[in-house]
Amino acid sequence: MKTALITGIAGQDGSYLANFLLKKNYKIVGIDRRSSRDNQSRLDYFNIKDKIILEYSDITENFSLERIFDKYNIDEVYNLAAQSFVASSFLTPITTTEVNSLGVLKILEIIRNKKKKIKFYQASTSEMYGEIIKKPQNENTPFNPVSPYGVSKLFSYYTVKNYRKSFKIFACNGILFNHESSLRGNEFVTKKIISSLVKIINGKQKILFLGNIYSKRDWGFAGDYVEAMWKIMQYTKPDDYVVATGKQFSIKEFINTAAKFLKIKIFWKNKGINEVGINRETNKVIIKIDKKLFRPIEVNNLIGDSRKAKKILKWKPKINFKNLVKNMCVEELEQFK
Ligand code: NAP
Ligand code: G4F
Repeated sequence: MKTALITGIAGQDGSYLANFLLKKNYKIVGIDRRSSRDNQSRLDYFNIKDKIILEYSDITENFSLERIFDKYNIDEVYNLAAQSFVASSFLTPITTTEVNSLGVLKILEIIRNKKKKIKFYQASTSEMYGEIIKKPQNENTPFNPVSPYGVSKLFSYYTVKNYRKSFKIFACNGILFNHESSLRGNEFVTKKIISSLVKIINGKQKILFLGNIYSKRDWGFAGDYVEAMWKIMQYTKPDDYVVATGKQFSIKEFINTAAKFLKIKIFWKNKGINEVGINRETNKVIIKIDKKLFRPIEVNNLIGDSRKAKKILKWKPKINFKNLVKNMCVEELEQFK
């Protein structure tokens, strides 16, 4: 039985990955942070809390991390812990960097000092492409990050490559494009759109406020993407892979698709900051643009080319955009009830 250490286990990907690895018969040790709020609801969703070992720690605390590495015979580390919200990274760039950059370096230093060979997976991101230089983006596309989040993740990306080359550590980057599920944090745009539209049709919210609805993302399903993480770690040699669907949609297209599944007929009026989405049946404005929700710099155009993962790892996404949106709508309606 292999032992996996998952940092950020209570997050969207952490809980999906823990559930996936349990089915592969792994022993799971998960790192979670103490919080005054209940933040383990995703582990409850999979009903797996009694099947995993939870350790309270913080990836910025090397002594605490070392105790965990000493306590368990860890084979594979999946480093998913991060300050993962791009918008927040403009407000808290130092914390973002301490966690997303130095946290990774600290774990790699612990692994470097261990006699046992421990594999390491780093949750890298398409946000590193930033103001894109080429389309679609693959493993050879130059990076050009434009947020403290993107910059902090690029530090880790190169640190992983450096530790792989310098110290022969089995360390890999998964460059994952946006992936979603009903367990996505409420502040991310997909979850925010669907939960707001469900509240609007149930009379519990009047207006959905959004920022830039013309940026484009390559959205996949979190359940498919954790399988890619595992496959990256099982391949004979460590490497870096883009994980994406190869299709892109704007935020506005996401809204229109979700509205269709929720049987809301929307028509759009005006342009720019004055653009509004109107419910055709009630003639009420239900979507408005709020300047405060724009970022200082936007990442406009992400679309991934994951042919390397397909060819080498035999990985491809199973859930397409329409089914992703549909499944999120169905689950949101159930959760609302
Ligand atoms: P998420 O839901 O925000 O989960 C991140 C987890 O990390 C949370 O449980 C969080 O705990 C924890 N964490 C934050 N700071 C920590 C610290 N200092 N020590 C220990 N734990 C800490 O994010 P996700 O969507 O699952 O993403 C997982 C990873 O993939 C992240 O590294 C993200 O940057 C990266 N990524 C995500 C996507 C995507 O589209 N989802 C795409 C590319 C890369 P709290 O709940 O206490 O904050
Ligand atoms: O859902 P988002 O906040 O995700 P974003 O910024 O693409 O980041 C996510 O994906 C990255 C991979 O590319 C991950 F590394 C990262 O951890 C995270 O999981 O925003 C998506 C788009 C942006 O262009 C944003 O400006 O939606 C736009 N948007 C427009 N209105 C909004 C809103 N985003 C949010 N969160 N809230 C809005 O009201």
